[in-house]
Amino acid sequence: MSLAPAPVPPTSPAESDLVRAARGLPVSRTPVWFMRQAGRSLPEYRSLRAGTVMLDACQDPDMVTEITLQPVRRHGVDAAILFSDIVLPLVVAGMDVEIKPGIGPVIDEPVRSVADVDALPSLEPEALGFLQTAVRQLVAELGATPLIGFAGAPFTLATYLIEGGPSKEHARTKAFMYAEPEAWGRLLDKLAVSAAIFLRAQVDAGAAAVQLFDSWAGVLSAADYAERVLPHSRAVFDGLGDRERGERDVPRIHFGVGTGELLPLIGDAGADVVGVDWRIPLDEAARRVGQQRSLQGNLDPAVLLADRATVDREVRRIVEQGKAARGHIFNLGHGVLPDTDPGVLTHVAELVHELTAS
Ligand code: 1CP
Repeated sequence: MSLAPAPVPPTSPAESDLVRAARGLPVSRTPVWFMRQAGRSLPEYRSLRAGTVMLDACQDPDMVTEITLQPVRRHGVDAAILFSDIVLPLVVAGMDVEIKPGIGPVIDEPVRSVADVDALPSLEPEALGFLQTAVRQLVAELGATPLIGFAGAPFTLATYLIEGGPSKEHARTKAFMYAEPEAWGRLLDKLAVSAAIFLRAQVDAGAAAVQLFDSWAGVLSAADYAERVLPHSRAVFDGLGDRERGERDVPRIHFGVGTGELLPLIGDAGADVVGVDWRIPLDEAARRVGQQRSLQGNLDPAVLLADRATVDREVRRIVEQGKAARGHIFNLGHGVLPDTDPGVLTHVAELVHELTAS
């Protein structure tokens, strides 16, 4: 909760409201950004991307820079999120992954055996020059606005590798987890190493915060999550460096969908900020997570398709409930839906700022 005004306006990403809220420090107003704010509903994104395959766009520093900046210019949000994808480290390591328009990541030869796990290529930090170029360009352009770097968490990446593409039940993934516990551990270890390399590259080049997306962890029971997944997500955060020694000491956001029952564990994995979806109100989330961590969320992205009065009512409710948290970063409960009117996003950012200005 903010008790005293912050020095305003922020003069550097490290002093920004986003970083301050993540650390539980007083803010000038509640920071707001939107998951999947880049590359969804913006016409300027569609025209820039036309004719370029998604995974090529992610490896072109100038295109990454421009697409990342578009929503910041348009909506006045308090953070940029790097335009990339959670499967990019796999692609750069040499795996055969494609992003099919309208579907998502697809892998021709899914991981189904111990031998498949052992045959996975490793990510070499030297292969991430394009990413660091993009981050450096962005940091130069963004001034005091922080850039959030991100990676996919080991579990969520494992779902794509094992299922071969997007899935609802993640049944093959769970079957592999139960039937091949040793290979499962080796697979998640490998994915944790590559996620840590991917995050380190972004932070070393100047990202001011990181988010680990464990989008599909909510399909697991708390016991399975704690035993079979959490240690690997913790390894990603630990792999960023020793915070006590000041190594890459940037705020760490950890998010998954449908994780109401997992929230304390999501925090325990090493987060400063726990991302919350719309299924659970922020005051209840604050009770579950405690006052050692901040919260991020949690407007239902579908609300943005409703009338303006509904949008405003829900935004006000979330701002109120967010006061129960140590610190609050306003966001959606999951990514922007593709049909969202960009004007509504701009309006929400303005309203959050107006309601919370000290
Ligand atoms: O703001 C931004 O858009 C930043 C860039 C970004 C991010 C943070 C993209 C671009 N992808 C992601 C993360 C991502 N990718 C997640 C975690 C966040 C979340 O849960 O939404 C996940 C699960 C993916 C996997 C993925 N990539 C999907 C979901 C498929 C499924 O299982 O339902 C999809 C559709 C993609 C493709 C993708 N990623 C990003 C874009 C702009 C696109 C569409 C590409 C295209 O033009 O076809």
